[in-house]
Amino acid sequence: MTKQNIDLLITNIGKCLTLEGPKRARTGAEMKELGEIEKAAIAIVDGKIFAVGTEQEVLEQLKNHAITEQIDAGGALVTPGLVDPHTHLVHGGSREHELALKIEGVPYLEILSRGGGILSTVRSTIEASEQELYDQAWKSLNEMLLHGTTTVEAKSGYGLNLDVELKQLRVAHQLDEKHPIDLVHTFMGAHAIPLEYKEDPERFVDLLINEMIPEVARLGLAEFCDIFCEQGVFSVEQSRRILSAAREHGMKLKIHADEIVSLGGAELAAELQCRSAEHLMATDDKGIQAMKDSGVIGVLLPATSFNLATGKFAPARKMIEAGMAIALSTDYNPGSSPTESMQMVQTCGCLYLRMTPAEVLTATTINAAYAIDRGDQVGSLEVGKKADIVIWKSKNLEYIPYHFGINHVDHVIKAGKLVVNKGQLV
Ligand code: IZC
Ligand code: ZN
Repeated sequence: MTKQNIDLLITNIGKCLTLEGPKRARTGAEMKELGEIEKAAIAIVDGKIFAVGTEQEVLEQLKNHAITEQIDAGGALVTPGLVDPHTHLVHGGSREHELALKIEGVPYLEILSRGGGILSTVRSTIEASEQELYDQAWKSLNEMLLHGTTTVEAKSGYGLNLDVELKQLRVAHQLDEKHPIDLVHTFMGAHAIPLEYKEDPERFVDLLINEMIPEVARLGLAEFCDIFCEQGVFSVEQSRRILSAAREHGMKLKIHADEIVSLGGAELAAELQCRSAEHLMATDDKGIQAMKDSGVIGVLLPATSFNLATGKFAPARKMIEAGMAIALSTDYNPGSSPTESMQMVQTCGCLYLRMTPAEVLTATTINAAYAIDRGDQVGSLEVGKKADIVIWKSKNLEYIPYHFGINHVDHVIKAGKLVVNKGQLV
């Protein structure tokens, strides 16, 4: 019998953190278990991992296989590609004009209530053509890939009317087809109340439930539905109605909960068994227990807290100690988190959430993958999974969050293909 050709063999890996483990999001002490292999090698066939282990084991297994291409990792650290489970990727414009307001002390929700913030990005997104949205998001995806991210969740939510929400979702699907990064699609029409519905927000809720959600579902443009459950945005009751409607239309659920004010969004996430609850800066012990008991994954966004600059961070340690699964994400958006860098998030996770570098790696790979229901395909380096791999310039994990503000990625392999070589897009 002829042996399979090995498309790509990575040798001379100083330390390989495989994140191999149970087939679910990791909790508690499991978040520190990284499946470390010293002096490792990885073999790839058809974009998937064919073998991973010590170099000796892998070379033994590959005896008699022809090898098409080989990369010498030079003794470096290798991890799974990073997974970013919460972004507002597709949008028009940017909001640097709000920086001065923020520094003067105008709160985020006040900027929004004055018709700025999200509503300012809604205006830019309505004005932008599909091509402009595509080009802007393409550049962001390139930044993400250069910084080691290989799978990204992307939300709509800057249209707030059916046509523009569909425009954003279509652009995200086109990007998914053309860009090496894999995208997971989320409908977030419930991101803000449009000014014209300010006096009667229930009418906008009805529009979401009766027209927007059914059409997005009919067109198959979103796997998840998300909502901004926040003071002055959507109440817990409105969030319950909207998310329940989305579930009836076959969407999985996410919720922006307790970002600024705690309304009970964490408890709602537990009640509806959302896949994940996002932000959770203002969540209390009751909310943590409820989410833990329902298996809701907490997606924490410490770069957002850093950038809101109010000094408030999610109680990550309490969550981990309570046994809740935690993932981390950029929240990449033009308002509260204008960064594509998961390495920035890793540093903020260590410094401000008091997570260890090991916990942070788990939260930005395998747990992030489970937060978007891709844990069976990406997030760890195991036989049969997608060959999404980062070769770092560093030899150890700790150096990456420690030496902050620069890019430590040397090479990125996406689905078995070299897409970043020596820090440059291929
Ligand atoms: O554009 O401000 N929090 N939504 C909820 C955001 C931040 C994005 C934005
Ligand atoms: Zn968000």
